[in-house]
Amino acid sequence: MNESTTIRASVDAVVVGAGIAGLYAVYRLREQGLTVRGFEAGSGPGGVWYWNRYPGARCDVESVDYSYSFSEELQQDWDWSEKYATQPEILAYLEHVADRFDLRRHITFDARVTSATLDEATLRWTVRTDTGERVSTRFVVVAAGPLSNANTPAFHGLDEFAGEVHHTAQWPHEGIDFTGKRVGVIGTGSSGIQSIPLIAGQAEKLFVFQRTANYSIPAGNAPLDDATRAAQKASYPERRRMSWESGGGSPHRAYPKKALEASEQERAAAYEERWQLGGVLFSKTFPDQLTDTAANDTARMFWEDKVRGVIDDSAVAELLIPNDHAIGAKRIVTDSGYYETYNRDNVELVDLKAAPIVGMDAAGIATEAGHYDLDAIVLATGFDAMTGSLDKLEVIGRGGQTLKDKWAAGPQTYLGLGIDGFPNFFNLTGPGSPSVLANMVLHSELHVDWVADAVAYLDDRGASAIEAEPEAVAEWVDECRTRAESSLLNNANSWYLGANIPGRPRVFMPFLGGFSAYRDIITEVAESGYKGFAVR
Ligand code: N01
Repeated sequence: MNESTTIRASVDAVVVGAGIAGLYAVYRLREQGLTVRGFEAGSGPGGVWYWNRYPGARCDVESVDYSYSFSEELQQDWDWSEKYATQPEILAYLEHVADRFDLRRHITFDARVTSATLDEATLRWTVRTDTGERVSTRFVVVAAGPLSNANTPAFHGLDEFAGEVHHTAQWPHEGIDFTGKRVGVIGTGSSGIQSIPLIAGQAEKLFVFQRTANYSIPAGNAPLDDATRAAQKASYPERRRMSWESGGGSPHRAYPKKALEASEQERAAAYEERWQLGGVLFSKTFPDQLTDTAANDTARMFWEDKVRGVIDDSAVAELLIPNDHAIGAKRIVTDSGYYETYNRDNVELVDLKAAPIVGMDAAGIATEAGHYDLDAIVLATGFDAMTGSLDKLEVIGRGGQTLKDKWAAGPQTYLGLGIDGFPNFFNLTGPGSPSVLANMVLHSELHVDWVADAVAYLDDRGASAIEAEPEAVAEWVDECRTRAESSLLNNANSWYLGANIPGRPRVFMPFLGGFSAYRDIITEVAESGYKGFAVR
């Protein structure tokens, strides 16, 4: 369809994306009486959980916490089967939410939003899709996700490879059978580390191409029985309260002393307890672990002992132990049997630090040290995170300025929620907010509720638009930078800083002050009559 043949619709709000944040945005704004139109590039709801179908994909936040809190009936009715839910179970949950709250009728699937253009005279936006639709809207709510734009590095000759190539974030819906195949996995982030044990269990031979070693902690996953589920459901009010008041959006409290104030024995016991509980919160055992290198070293040494203990070959263990960043400074990985996988006869670790990839050819992958014949290549190479999906969407604000140009030196927001020159445009759970450092379900609810309340505030006053003041943006950018500078996270070459994508400016993008502190700040701004925003 070309543009002249499209039907031009008019709505109050367009929501881009039907993942966790997008679904709740459609629900909340509709309940507030707005006409809402959602667009989603996938054929169904789920966002990141729709696309990332690789073997072993599961969440690293406990299921009971990684779920919506807005509906008491929903959280009481839904039964999670495991401590950490698998991708199919989370997708089923999100499909259930879409059906239960009758959201699908507001969402057009298989339609990717390509642009949003502001009309400065009316302060309305025109949103266009790759299916030729053109919609006029007062508000644009982008829920495209901080980890949604898959990164495929420009490997020389990748197109020439005669076998199959799959990216973990674009996995075929029918799954892949690696039985009898020689497989190469490139990448040892969360996606690689989760999928490698399962691929190893199937493939004839697995080569893991590792450029940088990562820290991973056993998940301690387990099925949930009826009694545990009932106890969790009964404790929801307290669990949620603790989560809202926490640094990361889950009911975790750090040890009540700093790591270096605890005795060696006390420290070891605290690490052991967290280790047994399993998962990513190991990096928050002590409150100073991510700000003080000496404190971090105590956690790192505990981790190294544990990991060396399960890898048979000490030379392989040495390669798997990071030597370039503090533990937790990159997103710590949660695994099931990852390090033990290297004890299998059919698994070989390829050290790309020693001999980088030269390129691919029809038969496989060549490194500076040799050639690996393969039937399949799995790219577990991550995402152009935080800003990648927004960059693909042409957002044109005041004076014809694109958001991409405005953010050329790094994203600049006020509270993560406002951008000067882009009135009534909200980017959810992105740069300038705790984003990926928090439980994304509660974070999505926090952002959507804030946006919906701001819309109600405008309507109560007969105002047409809300727009961040440039001074407020500059102050928030400063605030975010200062907070990042006091953290060890700022020193690692992670996707939090865009360091994984050549050419990206090195800026720590999430707000590092903690989830509850952030919630207090944005709530206070709203209660003060949207200080730092122009309401007109
Ligand atoms: O991506 P990553 P991911 N040549 O960027 C390597 C969330 N998540 O998809 O470190 C060779 O972490 C790269 O190497 P290096 C979670 O927040 C959550 O795994 O750049 N290698 C790295 O090893 C996570 O942090 C869950 O040297 C190349 C890997 O590819 C985030 O998503 C599950 C390369 C990419 O790791 C991203 O995780 C999955 C090249 N040219 C994801 N380019 C859970 O809930 C990249 N690499 C548990």
